[in-house]
Amino acid sequence: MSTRAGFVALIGEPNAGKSTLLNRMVGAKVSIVTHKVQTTRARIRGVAMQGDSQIVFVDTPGLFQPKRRLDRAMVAAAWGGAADADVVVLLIEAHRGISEGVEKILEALREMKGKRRVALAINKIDRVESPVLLGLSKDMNERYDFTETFMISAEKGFGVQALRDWLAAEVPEGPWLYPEDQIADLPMRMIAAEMTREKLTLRLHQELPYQLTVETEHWEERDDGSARIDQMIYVARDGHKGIVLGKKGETIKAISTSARQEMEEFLGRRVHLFLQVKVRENWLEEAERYSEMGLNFKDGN
Ligand SMILES: Nc1nc2c(ncn2[C@@H]2O[C@H](COP(=O)(O)OP(=O)(O)OP(=O)(O)O)[C@@H](O)[C@H]2O)c(=O)[nH]1
Ligand SMILES: [Mg+2]
Repeated sequence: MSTRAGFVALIGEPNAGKSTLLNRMVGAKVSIVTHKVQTTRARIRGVAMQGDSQIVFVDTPGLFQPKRRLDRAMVAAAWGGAADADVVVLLIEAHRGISEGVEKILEALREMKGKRRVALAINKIDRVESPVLLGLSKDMNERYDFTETFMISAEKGFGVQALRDWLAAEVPEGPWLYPEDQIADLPMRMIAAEMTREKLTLRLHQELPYQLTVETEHWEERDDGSARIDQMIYVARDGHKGIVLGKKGETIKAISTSARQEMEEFLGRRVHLFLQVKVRENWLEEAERYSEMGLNFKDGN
């Protein structure tokens, strides 16, 4: 019996649905999802088994015109993911069509060195009528030589199995890269920090989610089987601390409750979560914050 295994990078503009697709492929929530752009900050690997194939999906930050250090580090991480992959899947949003951002990505793909198979996945097909899809598929394939085109809804699951079957056959022959029962290779303390960041992003408005980061500082396994998790939320300004805490601490309390519930569900046991907020004006320029996020600080130079 011959096995197959390989890396499949999911790339696309922010909000295209890359993390939603990764989670669906893996069958568990390993990458956080929000309605806001720039949710994913680093590469997140999720492992899916399909017959004798092991498909290691690499979720990446969205591709956009970077302005700040964090932007640049995120975009570099995304292209790095594509460069290392056996197959690249470009996700675009059906209802948005070929945006300026998509044009830019196609340009970069054309310039990428080394021949690489790139599949197109037109996502969110639940939002448009089929004639629109056919036109979009044609226009995209005129612009780039995609190996294959798929029409999917990562959220509803439409068309996802066809993509999965195709990828299972595309990854190279070889031994599996992870144990069969492993679904992610992110350390648990990072997954837990991401869960809290998701709740913060969902609850807070405007630029604030972008300007904060969450780190798990301490993790203690208790004799009764529960875990005590201490996390630090770094914000850049004094005023932001007040917003995160909320009136009488209501906001942070609600965030803590929903993050804890998600951690408990994921771990299958009780969690005691303790959140703290610290003002650190310069955290966006601190190398340590980047390594904690799984990013390369120097990529932001
Ligand atoms: N209607 C619809 N919404 C979708 C679909 N797939 C994803 N979404 C929604 O699109 C939004 C963005 O999804 P994400 O998976 O976070 O997108 P992303 O590409 O990972 O975004 P970044 O991490 O910011 O680059 C969320 O609100 C999802 O629920 C889909 O097939 N149909
Ligand atoms: Mg994402």
